Amino acid sequence: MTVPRSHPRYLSLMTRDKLVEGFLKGLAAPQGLIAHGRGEAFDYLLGEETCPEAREAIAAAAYRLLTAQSPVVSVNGNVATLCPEEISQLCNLLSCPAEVNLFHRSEERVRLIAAELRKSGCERVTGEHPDSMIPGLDHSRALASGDGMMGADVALVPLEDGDRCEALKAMGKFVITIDLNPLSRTARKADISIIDNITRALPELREGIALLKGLGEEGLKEAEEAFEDYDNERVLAQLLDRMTRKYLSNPTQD
Ligand code: PTJ
Repeated sequence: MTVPRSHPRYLSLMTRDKLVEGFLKGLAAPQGLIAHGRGEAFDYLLGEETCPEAREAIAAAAYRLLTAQSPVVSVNGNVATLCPEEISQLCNLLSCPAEVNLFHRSEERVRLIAAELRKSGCERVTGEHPDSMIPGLDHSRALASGDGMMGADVALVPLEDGDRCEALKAMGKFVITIDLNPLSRTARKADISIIDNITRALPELREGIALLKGLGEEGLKEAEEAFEDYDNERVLAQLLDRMTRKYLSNPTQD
């Protein structure tokens, strides 16, 4: 079926189609379709737009990623399906690897996702031949690469599982997530939680990094003052408040 552009839920329906296509191509796990549905429910409560709290988190994340020694971006099936180009552009801008890391891991899916990232222009892809284990995890998400996640000081882990987020923190890493659910364990445990749809957050994050890069030393100093003491809990509390009020004041959303 062709969805007309005039449909009030055009974007949402096209994103669903993209995910189904990703599943049929072998990139996304079947469980990824369910995870997307949960994300959609929270996006609905946000009015399907990037809110000021997400913008604040994106700006802080841009600063942390740009000033990291060895950043890394973790990629699962949903992320590779929804935004391979954005991930690749972000990694190239940061000169950092995109590491394939799957919960429902199969070697075939790892291979397909790595190929998709390379096709999208990603210059460094890790995760195909993991040589290390993240301590404290007893499932596939523990697998990590010495030249990617293991050596990273700042990790961007979008659509992440709470236990890996905690395990990465326990290793001393600074963890940034993108997750539409502000109540998820990942969102609550990460250092910076961008509560937004990954499809909207990634372009903003890339622009934020490019902007900071252009500001030079002086601009970075100002950013350091603004973001050094970023308080994830405060931002999440403000966002939850906004979510509740927004929904109550607009109960006739489609
Ligand atoms: O590809 P794999 O095998 O690694 O599996 C990936 C999934 C996503 C299936 C797996 O990690 C999983 O089960 O994840 P969760 O815990 O169900 O979902 C992770 C979080 O992502 C949830 O809190 C969702 O609300 C959120 N989420 C889903 N879609 C989006 C999203 N956040 C931002 N943007 C989205 N589009």
